Amino acid sequence: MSPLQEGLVIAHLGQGIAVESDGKTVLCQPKRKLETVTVGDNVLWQLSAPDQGSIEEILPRRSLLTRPSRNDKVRPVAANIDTVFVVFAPEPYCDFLLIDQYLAICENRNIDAALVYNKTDLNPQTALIDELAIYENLGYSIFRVSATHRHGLDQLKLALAHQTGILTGQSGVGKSSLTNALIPDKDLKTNTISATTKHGRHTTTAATLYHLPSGGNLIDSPGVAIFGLDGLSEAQLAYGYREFQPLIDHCRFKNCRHVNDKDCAVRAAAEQGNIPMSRYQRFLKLRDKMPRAS
Ligand SMILES: Nc1nc2c(ncn2[C@@H]2O[C@H](COP(=O)(O)OP(=O)(O)OP(=O)(O)O)[C@@H](O)[C@H]2O)c(=O)[nH]1
Ligand SMILES: [Mg+2]
Ligand SMILES: [Zn+2]
Repeated sequence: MSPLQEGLVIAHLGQGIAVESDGKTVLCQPKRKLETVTVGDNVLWQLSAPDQGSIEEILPRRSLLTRPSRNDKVRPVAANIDTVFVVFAPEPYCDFLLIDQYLAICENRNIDAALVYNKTDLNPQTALIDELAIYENLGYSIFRVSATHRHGLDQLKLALAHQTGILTGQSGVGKSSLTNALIPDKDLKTNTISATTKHGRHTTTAATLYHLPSGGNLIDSPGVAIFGLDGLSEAQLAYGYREFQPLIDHCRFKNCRHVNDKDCAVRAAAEQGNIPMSRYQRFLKLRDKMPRAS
């Protein structure tokens, strides 16, 4: 048997998994019993045939993003992400519920979150400016960029330089435009992956990890726009609102739902203006949308 080597999963191809190892890319098959290998995974692999490998082990992950799939199961979207960059814009109309949802997931999954305000060349609604100030006060970094005018991209590159990031956000906010601006030779790289693994086309649905010319990695995954509430429990959703965290222990009841419960410290803080009311109201909305355990 060939020796085990360490590698990084950079893409899912039709016929296998592209693993980068020692500067080369090898097409690998996961061992049958292995849980689903995903982009960003560090793996141990070995040669099984010339130019072909077999993934023997997934090394421990520091984070994992998943999305809902059939039968109440979840599928991995990407592993070992350091920061989720939540992209939004004045147009399409900004969905703050969705933004809060992404932030809540990151808060629970050991992933940093930052906001990317794209299309700054357009006039924003006042509501957007107000909410931005709220997120900034909560400690979230905000990158103000314009993909089409190439404004603010250097700061974004700098932030990505020492880590693995992923862009997410509703359709039409400019994720693809930003990805193309950050990875100018994206198509070339995609073709290179297919060519070096000598197998099959790289479908547009495949999640792919790109090394940025200025350092760091960006995972481009068409699936990330829909990772939903990612199986968060009601308690995790509350924890996902970071301004609630110091308050939760001060609610009278341990199982406080932070809705109409007596002596709820979270609701009281929102009513007294100590935490943002708009965020609290969105928490209630998201909570309402959650599937109930019956
Ligand atoms: N004015 C302006 N338009 C932009 C900017 N960035 C992207 N757009 C436009 O917004 C539209 C959507 O951009 P995409 O990059 O396709 O958006 P996306 O987030 O990838 O959308 P999905 O793939 O559907 O999730 C396109 O028409 C872009 O030209 C920007 O900075 N300013
Ligand atoms: Mg896109
Ligand atoms: Zn409470």
